Amino acid sequence: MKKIVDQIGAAVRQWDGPQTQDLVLSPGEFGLGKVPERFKPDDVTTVVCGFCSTGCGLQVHMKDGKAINLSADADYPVNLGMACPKGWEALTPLRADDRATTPMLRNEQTGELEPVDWERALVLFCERFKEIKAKHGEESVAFLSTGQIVTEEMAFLGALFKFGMGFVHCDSNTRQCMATSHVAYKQSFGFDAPPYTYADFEQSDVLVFIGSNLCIAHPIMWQRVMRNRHHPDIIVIDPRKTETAMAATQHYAIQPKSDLVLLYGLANILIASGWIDRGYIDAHTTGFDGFAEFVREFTTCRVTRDTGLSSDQIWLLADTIAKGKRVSFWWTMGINQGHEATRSAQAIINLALMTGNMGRPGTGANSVTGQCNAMGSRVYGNITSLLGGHDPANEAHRAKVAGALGLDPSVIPREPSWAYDEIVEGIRAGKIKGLWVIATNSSHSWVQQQDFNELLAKLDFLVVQDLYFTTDTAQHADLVLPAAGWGEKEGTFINSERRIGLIKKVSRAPGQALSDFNIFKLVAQYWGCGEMFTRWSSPENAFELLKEISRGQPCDMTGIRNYAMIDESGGVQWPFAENASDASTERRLFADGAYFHADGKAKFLFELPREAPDKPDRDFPFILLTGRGTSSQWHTQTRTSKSDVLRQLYPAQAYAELNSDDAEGLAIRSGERVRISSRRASVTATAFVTPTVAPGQLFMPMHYIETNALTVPAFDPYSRQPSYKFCAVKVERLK
Ligand SMILES: Nc1nc2c(c(=O)[nH]1)N[C@H]1C(S)=C(S)[C@@H](COP(=O)(O)OP(=O)(O)OC[C@H]3O[C@@H](n4cnc5c(=O)[nH]c(N)nc54)[C@H](O)[C@@H]3O)O[C@H]1N2
Ligand SMILES: Nc1nc2c(c(=O)[nH]1)N[C@H]1C(S)=C(S)[C@@H](COP(=O)(O)OP(=O)(O)OC[C@H]3O[C@@H](n4cnc5c(=O)[nH]c(N)nc54)[C@H](O)[C@@H]3O)O[C@H]1N2
Ligand code: SF4
Ligand SMILES: [Mo]
Repeated sequence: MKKIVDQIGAAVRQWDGPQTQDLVLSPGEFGLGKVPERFKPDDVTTVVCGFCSTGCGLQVHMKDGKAINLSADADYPVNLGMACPKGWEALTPLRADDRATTPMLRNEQTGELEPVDWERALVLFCERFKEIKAKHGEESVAFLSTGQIVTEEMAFLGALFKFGMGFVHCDSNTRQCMATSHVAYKQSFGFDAPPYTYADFEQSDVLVFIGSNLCIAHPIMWQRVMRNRHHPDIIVIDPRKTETAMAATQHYAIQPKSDLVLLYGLANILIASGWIDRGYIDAHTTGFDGFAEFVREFTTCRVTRDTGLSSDQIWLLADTIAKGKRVSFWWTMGINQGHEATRSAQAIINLALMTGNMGRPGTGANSVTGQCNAMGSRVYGNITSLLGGHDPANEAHRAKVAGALGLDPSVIPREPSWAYDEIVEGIRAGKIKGLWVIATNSSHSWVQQQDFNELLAKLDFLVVQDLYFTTDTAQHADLVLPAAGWGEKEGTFINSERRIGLIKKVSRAPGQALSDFNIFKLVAQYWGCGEMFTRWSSPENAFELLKEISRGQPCDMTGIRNYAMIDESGGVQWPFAENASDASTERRLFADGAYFHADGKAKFLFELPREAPDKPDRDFPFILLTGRGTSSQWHTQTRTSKSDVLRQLYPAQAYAELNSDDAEGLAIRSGERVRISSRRASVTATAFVTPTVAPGQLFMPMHYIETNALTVPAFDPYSRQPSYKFCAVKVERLK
């Protein structure tokens, strides 16, 4: 492996030398050529960042037509001249030695991945998946994709796989991340629609962060909070005293997974005290009376018992919310990743609705999204809903989408895809025989890792499409397809505030790596369904198709003329329908109180709390929390670990934070190696003793491969999102 990395590394370092393209395809057509002519040799151009969902504008500095440096764009309306370490280092991972520069096929004799040409790779890709389909049917091949490729690529993939190749099951890492928000909004509001604009961070007088470590995970959003001139109360509800909690005015260190009880208890106090907005409730919601009756059993006594908070704390929290004139509620993975996640997210939505904190500046029930294009995958992934948030079972929707794409509606499957965990179980049951993994590193990021990796061996054919041929998942692949990354291709991302931003080709991909868009185009041709996708000739033409599909939907973007308009406006937030004026005006949803259900009203949804699975006991006495470690690390580190600068900013080895009292009891000192075991596996890590983690709890960042060896396959029943942040473990000092 090392030898191949060195060889390819040498090739990558020479990537601006003359190219030898022995592709059977025309390189110009498939984007292998130079950076587009429209950049003058020494231009500066703005590109939206490809890491987190904040969607900062980065200025790329070009010299002699090559990207040489980056800086934060002072005029971009999202980040106003700021960027976090990942953004500043965004070009570095593109130049890594382990970039996949040609397709690679596993040699069955040696077990090594070996370079092959695109022709052979594509023929094999189609032959193997067609063989599986012929033998085992249309449910036997699945894909797992991502929230990190451009919307045009996601939509193309979803359309190609289901309408062209004729398969049924597919999902993406958005299931690990945003499925809960998606389902919660859809059920409560009638459409998956985070309602806010980032100006709300600056306009609130009370900000409530629930299971969100904004300082670390969304540092530039946090900077927007810091610009708030209203001396706001900043409330953090998180079992850990996170960086965000340290900067808050109130921190509530609740027992893990007691959020639902706390939120219902708060609702009970607010209702019983008359601290609600009856006018708003009557005009814009349904189901409130049932909810009011339901929450009566969530007495302060019960809330104190389940959450570990005192009654004074709970009343102070309720009082602060009641007194706020512009209260905004923000949640992220502390809520979305849980066994009762959807109802917890809806309990937050219920608080915003009943206090009338919706639709006005500084308010909202706001899910902070995660990946650069989480919102693109939610609306255009063609996975849980039909493209553009349509319903595959609705005949009018099928006809509309098929019409916009020039297809016959009969090619659109009516049955829903399996969710990620169901696809995994499908492999176990021998139903899924072929898997195509695109821009996600499941072997590291999925729960109960060894089990997942063992299951991969059961597949007849595994294809991994990534920037790097060294990812944990690529280690199991039969075929690796080399993808161009952010900065090496064009398209759009949708950020947390629904802003459509542009990424541009400012650098050319090494070797024969192709944009995912072009890989999908080639797959369509080689599969024999190319003629169905002639309208998808370029990302910008695909964007035109998506615009048409969005017509009349809450996410309508028919008013966006072209990419140039997105570029000139600093991104455009949806909705932006034809004839809408001023693309650069900030937009929040529900200013008119009209929700997307047929009756125009939002729904109060609620359900009795349940015990978390995998609770601690005598043998496994600790609760393991997992999440983001530093603002310099991105997920499974395939990209951020390539930067010498970023690597200086975090520990190289896996570490576990534990409370000082627990450490003393176990005679563990900071810096010592420990063994951490769950009911599924044992791993080693460095102990980091800190008062920021409560007694009885441990915290491990997800960036290290060790963490998901321990996690439990437990899921929210509605969103099927994994409960990554709760499992029982024990910790022992290594002798
Ligand atoms: N630097 C960096 N930034 C990132 C990412 C990254 O990898 N690195 N990833 C991006 C992505 S995809 C995402 S989804 C976001 C995630 O952004 P966040 O959700 O903010 O990050 P996490 O650390 O996963 O989880 C947030 C907090 O949930 C808390 N928590 C755990 N259990 C509970 C609970 O039961 N109740 C409550 N209330 N809180 C709980 C944890 O202690 C943690 O502090 O970050 C994005 N930004
Ligand atoms: N224990 C625990 N586990 C977690 C979480 C947690 O909080 N705790 N969080 C979960 C969450 S919220 C998320 S979002 C997931 C993230 O989990 P993953 O999606 O598995 O993590 P990444 O490292 O972002 O993997 C993305 C892959 O795509 C590749 N890539 C990047 N850009 C492109 C591109 O343009 N094209 C192609 N083809 N490839 C590209 C990268 O090299 C990388 O290998 O992890 C989840 N796992
Ligand atoms: S905050 Fe997010 S979008 Fe902004 S520079 Fe950092 S990683 Fe990129
Ligand atoms: Mo995520």
